[in-house]
Amino acid sequence: MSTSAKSAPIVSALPSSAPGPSVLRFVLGDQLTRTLPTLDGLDPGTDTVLMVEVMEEATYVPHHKQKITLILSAMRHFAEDLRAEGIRVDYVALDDPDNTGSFTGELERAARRHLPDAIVVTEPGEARVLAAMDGWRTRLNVPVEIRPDTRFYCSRADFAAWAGGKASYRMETFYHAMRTRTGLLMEDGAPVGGRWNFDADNRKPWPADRAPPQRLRFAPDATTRAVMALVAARFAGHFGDLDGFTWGVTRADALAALEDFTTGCLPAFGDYQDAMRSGEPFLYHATLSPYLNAGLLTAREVVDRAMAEYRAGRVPLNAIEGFVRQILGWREFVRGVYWLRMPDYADGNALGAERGLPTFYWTGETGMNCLHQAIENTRRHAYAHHINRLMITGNFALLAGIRPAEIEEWYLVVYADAYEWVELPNVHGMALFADGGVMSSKPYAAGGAYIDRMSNYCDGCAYGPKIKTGPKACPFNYLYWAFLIRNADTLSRNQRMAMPYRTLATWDGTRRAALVAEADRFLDGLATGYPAGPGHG
Ligand code: FAD
Ligand code: DLZ
Ligand code: SF4
Repeated sequence: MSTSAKSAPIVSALPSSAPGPSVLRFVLGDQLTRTLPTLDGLDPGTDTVLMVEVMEEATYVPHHKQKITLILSAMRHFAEDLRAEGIRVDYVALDDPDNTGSFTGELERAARRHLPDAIVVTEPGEARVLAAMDGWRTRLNVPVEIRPDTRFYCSRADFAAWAGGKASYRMETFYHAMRTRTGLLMEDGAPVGGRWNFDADNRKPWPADRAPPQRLRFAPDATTRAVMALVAARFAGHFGDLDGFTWGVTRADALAALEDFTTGCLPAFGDYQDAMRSGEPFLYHATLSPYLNAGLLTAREVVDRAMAEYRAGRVPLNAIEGFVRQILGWREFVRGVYWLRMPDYADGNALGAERGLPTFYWTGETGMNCLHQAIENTRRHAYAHHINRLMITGNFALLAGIRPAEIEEWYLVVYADAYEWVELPNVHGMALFADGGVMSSKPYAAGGAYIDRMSNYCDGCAYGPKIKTGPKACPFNYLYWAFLIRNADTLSRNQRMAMPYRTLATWDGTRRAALVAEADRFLDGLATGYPAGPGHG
């Protein structure tokens, strides 16, 4: 035997069963993606995946019962899928008697159980959890690697580079940059169809004789039913119905929902994107955000599937562009703003809004049918589509001057897709203008005429959208003008608000004062706070 053969690299001389370093791979409840960076390089022979159900995550805000059910059931299914691949999963259930109740406590316990050589995680979706993760680096006696979340088109670093030193950012310019970078809906360096944005074609009201599409929903399986029983027992005081739970909880469910949307709804998605209808929460909307945000689907595969339908000639340009804009544009943009501006972003209150949150946000009990419908959708499904969130519950909070922190918590509580990275910019920046224009060039404020045009809500309302003052007047009408009067110092110089301020300038002081007094009387008459009862903590 020659000496050169003996001097082969030492590792290849080791028996193949020699154990490598053992890695504890911690997967959070909104990271249920097989291609998650945490799982990159996983060695089933040495590594363990850790997943933990903890009270802190269910109660840091008291989430809707369906959101907790969705996450816990999806976590349990994801763990089973990994086990079926031969991967060791250490899964701590909520009712484990030793459960400490927090990510940090459970990671410490698991580190003691497994004595890993390293811990690997992917950056989380909330700044409060990232702060905890940073603490793990010093707290645990093991190297902790926090990997960037590659499930987005735009990394945090790339967004920061795009934003440069600007004080404010606009989705539209970001979206153009993302289209150019990805080549999506681009032809010879120009947008397909000669325009970046077909939003003007996406504002059709719902025709009275059009039947809404049948949507694919999912009957709870045994795992979900067990979680529902747990949630009913442990979170009885939380907001929301549990019985109507019909969300998918597995990767297969999420893929089926994607198929249902792209083949059944996407062609008409553009036309009716802004339409609202009593008793019809979903219309042609994707209803995919809970799956995307929990990791059961990735943004790229959703966009790719939608693009395939477009390329096959089954989806018109206004629909595919509108849909791609929501994901490649809005979703990536709000995440970029969140991470760039946190932790200070949440503190702003540019319009000095100080009213408490009306109780009807929790009960849905109000004569204003638009609010009643949006809140009913939310209570029954942990879902309301974008225009309900922005132009009904968001618009009312803006006009009424609800304290940003209170209404932000409401949005984080009530939606199955709510995580702070996506909820906060949408509420604080887009709906409330509480960032003073960091994200939007003007507040999305509207009176009853807009709601009447885009929905049939006013048909079943105690108020009249065309009535401007008096007991039968649509409250959105006088609240709108009172909002403009109250915030004239901040908003009247905004070019995009010039038109309504020109109208206001024609009104004398008595008329303005009467409007403000009517708005204040209405708002002062609303009960505020969580309704008396079992409490929701
Ligand atoms: P579709 O209308 O069919 O849109 C398709 C996809 O585009 C969505 O699944 C979503 O992933 C993405 N998308 C669309 N608009 C936005 C947006 N503005 N920001 C981010 N992604 C977007 N979305 C959340 O995922 N979580 C939230 O907590 C959340 N809170 C919101 C609060 C307010 C006040 C507003 C105005 C919007 C909020 N949104 C939030 C954005 C949007 O309303 C939801 O993403 C959408 O309603 C989800 O339903 P869908 O899947 O049927 O969406
Ligand atoms: C939302 C949620 C809930 C209700 N419960 C858990 C849980 O028990 N375990 C877990 O890993 N994740 C949960 N989540 C999702 C987390 O809140 C989410 O991972 C963080 O907010 C970071 O984005
Ligand atoms: Fe809403 Fe006003 Fe229409 Fe009633 S009349 S549904 S309050 S917009």
